[in-house]
Formats: sequence, C-alpha cells, structure tokens
Amino acid sequence: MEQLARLEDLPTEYVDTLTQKNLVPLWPSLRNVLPPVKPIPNTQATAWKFKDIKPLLIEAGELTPIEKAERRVLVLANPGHGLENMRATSVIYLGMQLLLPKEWAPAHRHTPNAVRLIVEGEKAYTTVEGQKCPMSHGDLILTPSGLWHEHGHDGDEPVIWLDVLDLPLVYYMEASFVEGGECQPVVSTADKPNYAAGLAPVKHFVRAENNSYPMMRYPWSDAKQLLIDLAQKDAEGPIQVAYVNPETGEDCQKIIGYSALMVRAGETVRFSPRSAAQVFHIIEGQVQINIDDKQYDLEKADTACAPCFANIDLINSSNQDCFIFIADEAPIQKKLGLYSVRDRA
Ligand code: 1HN
Repeated sequence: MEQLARLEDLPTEYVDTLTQKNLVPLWPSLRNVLPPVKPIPNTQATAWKFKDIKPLLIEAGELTPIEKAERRVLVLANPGHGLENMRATSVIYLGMQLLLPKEWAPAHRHTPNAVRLIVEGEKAYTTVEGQKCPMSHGDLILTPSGLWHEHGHDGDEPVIWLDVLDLPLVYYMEASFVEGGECQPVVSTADKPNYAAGLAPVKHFVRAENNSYPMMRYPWSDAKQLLIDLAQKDAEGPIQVAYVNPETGEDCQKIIGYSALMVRAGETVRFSPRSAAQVFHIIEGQVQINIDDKQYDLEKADTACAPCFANIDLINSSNQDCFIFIADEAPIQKKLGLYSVRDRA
C-alpha cells in the first residue's frame, strides 16, 4: 500500500487553522485507523499470577474497610491499554474481589453486564434480583445489565472471586451508570425451573423483547462433569462447553461469551487466530499458554489474556487434566458482523 503524506508534510499554519475550526485531515491517520490485513491491538498478551494477587488483596482487606470500598477489587489491567483505563481487552474488564467473613457489599444495579467466577473460599453468596446464589469454587454467577445484586458472606474464611464485565465497551459507549439501593428481599428459589432436566417452557406469547436471564448460577460440578463425559466420548479435542441461556441455547450474555475448556493430561490445544480477544482463567490444574511469542506457565487461579488474531497454544504436559474458564468478545463481534476466524500461519 502507498505510503501516505504525514501531518508534518503540511504547512504548520494550515494545520493550526484546521485545529481552530475543529477539523482534522484524514490521510495522515488513515493507516492507523485502517491498518492493512489485521488490526493493531492495544491489548497485549498479559498474565496475572494468583500468588501475586492474593497477598495484596488480603492487605487491601486490612487497609480499606468494605464500607469505604463498596467492592474491594484489584483490577487486572492490561499495560497496553494504560493501567489507569482498567481494561484487560478493549471490551473486557477483569478484577479479583475479596469479601471477608460477615462483610456485605451493598445492592446496586448498573448497565454493564457482570459475571463472577469463584476462585477461593466457601459460604459467600450473591443475591441477584432476590435470588440467593451460593458461591463455590468454579461456579459462574451472572449479574446481567440492570439487575440488582449484592454480596454477603456467612463463612469464616476470606472469599475471592474473579469479576468479568463488559465495562470498557459500555463505558466507551457512554452508557455506563449505576443506581444504589438498600438490601434486597430474598425470594424463594424453590419454584425455580430445573433447566438441567433438558426442558424449557414453550412461549405461547411472543414478547416484544426477550430480555430474560432464566439461569443465574452455573455450578462448576455440572460443567466439569459434562466436560469429563464429553472427553470420554471424544478422542479428538478440543473439549469445550459454552455457558448458554437454557431457554434459547444462545450465549448466556449479550456482549461477552463464556465457556469452559478441558485440556487433558498430555494434550495440546491449538486455537486458530480469531478476531475476538480472549481471557483464560485456570479453574483446576496447570497449563503452559503460548500467545504468539510469549509463554506463561499458568496454575490454578492464574489468569491471562490474548489479543485478537493471536496464535494460541495450550500445552498440558502435567499428568492431571486442566480446566480453564474462557471469556471472549465473540458474542458482540458476531452481532455486529465483525467476527472471523483464520487459519494458523
Ligand atoms: C461491580 O458491580 C462489582 O457488583 C464488581 O461486585 C466490580 C467493577 C466495575 C463496575 C461495577 C460487583 C465492578 C462492578
């Protein structure tokens, strides 16, 4: 492609006049906003070790009472976006949250969608629109856009979880805001439908918009068992299951996709380059992740992110199966017609 003229090639006076009139010449920036062949991501391959995060999070628990934090979180920030912008990718926010015994993180609702993936500890819970969801290791709990949620803790050890939000995108769209409230009344969940039965209600009246989130808590024990069953049937990998809305079979949230991947002992999973950036969080086991020319050894509770169109290998050279939680930007990219997958170089 032709090299285009630079800003410095224009007379300073002319550029100054443009600036005064709120005008900008396109051609010096055209190759930046439309790079040839593939995007030039700000997102850098980055890994965060839980053994680095945990002591700092526990220290945050000593330094800042929950009343002064509301949510006691250390954000996993990608240096390629500038740490202060609190992004793991251009769409995905990641944070590790600490709740100490008897603490309570008050109810609020906001426009960004969130999920929690429980990392450590027992007997904390998230209440979503009155539905109390117990938190155990590896469980996924949804708090979709606009739904009230709060966290409490009845146990006697610290509880830590990974928050994943579409905050960077929603904030960029100038659509991010919160409303605060009081404690929510807890409603009974006894009459909640059991979607594990493989049945869903037939909708006799088509609603203008189906905005429902029928399932808020995805227990890890169920997801893990499904992966193990699939692995027994399928000699060829990769063994991966998506967290879906059980009524529609679609992605469980609208912007970020969530899935669980099993990398069996001795197995290597090679991902084709794709337009959506991805986040990997180790639920159980250990794995080496190669993201283009970077290599990280990930253990339980470690987290890494990979930019768009990266060549990604997950190598499990241990003798234990590895289970990985994945968040990616595919749902929003598919809705916008931007999603693509390429062959490995
Ligand atoms: C939020 O609501 C929570 O409810 C955690 O636990 C992290 C980060 C940004 C915006 C809202 C929570 C958050 C958040």
